[in-house]
Amino acid sequence: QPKAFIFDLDGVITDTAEYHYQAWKRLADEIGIYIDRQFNEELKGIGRMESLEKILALKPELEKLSVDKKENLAAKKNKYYKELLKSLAPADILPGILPLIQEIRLRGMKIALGSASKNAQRVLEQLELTNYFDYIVDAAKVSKGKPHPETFLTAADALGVPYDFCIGIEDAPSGVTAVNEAGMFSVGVGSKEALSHSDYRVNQTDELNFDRIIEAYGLVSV
Ligand code: G16
Ligand code: MG
Repeated sequence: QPKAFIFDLDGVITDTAEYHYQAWKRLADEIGIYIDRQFNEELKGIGRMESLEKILALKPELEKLSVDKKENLAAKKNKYYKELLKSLAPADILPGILPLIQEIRLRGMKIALGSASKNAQRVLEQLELTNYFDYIVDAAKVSKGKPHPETFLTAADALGVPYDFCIGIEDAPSGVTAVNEAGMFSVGVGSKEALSHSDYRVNQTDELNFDRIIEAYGLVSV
């Protein structure tokens, strides 16, 4: 039996990707760069500065902006993002997530968050989910973002659970890689094409079922 679940935030617990997109879009417009929702897929699961670099790379003359200017742009995006977050509420928790979290608690297992976002605590607060989490790993607690496993290793260490007794749930390819590299059982939420490297996969969060995940875990861990 596993002892802990580590959840990604954006794309698993709630769809903040849309807010990230709107905030980046507003910033990109201001500096004369065009981005669309398809491009936004590439920004999922990766950190704020890395996302900015990817956007600036679309306009080569902006790539060599000073570190200061880049930090200003990132701060501006975050300001836009936080404005959008104000309307985030429990109704924005993705389908199937609350029942899964409640079932995990009921079975006496631990729950942690493993997010690349510096706004993770705030998002959980607004979703009224903070109390379900034994530990929260956000971007402030790690130095190496996904696909590096540090986010998940840090969560497991804080929970005091061996890595192979942890299950990581992720929607981003880089996130699934991070879970695998951590030596944990990976659950992917998304397409077969994007997440073929996950140990177990569903298309959408409403298909996440506690017993099925435990069954799949049991099949690989024996
Ligand atoms: C999330 C999003 C990313 C975002 C990153 C940093 O990661 O998926 O698109 O760039 O957080 O967010 P912030 O600017 O709030 O620090 P995750 O790991 O929760 O999927
Ligand atoms: Mg994600």
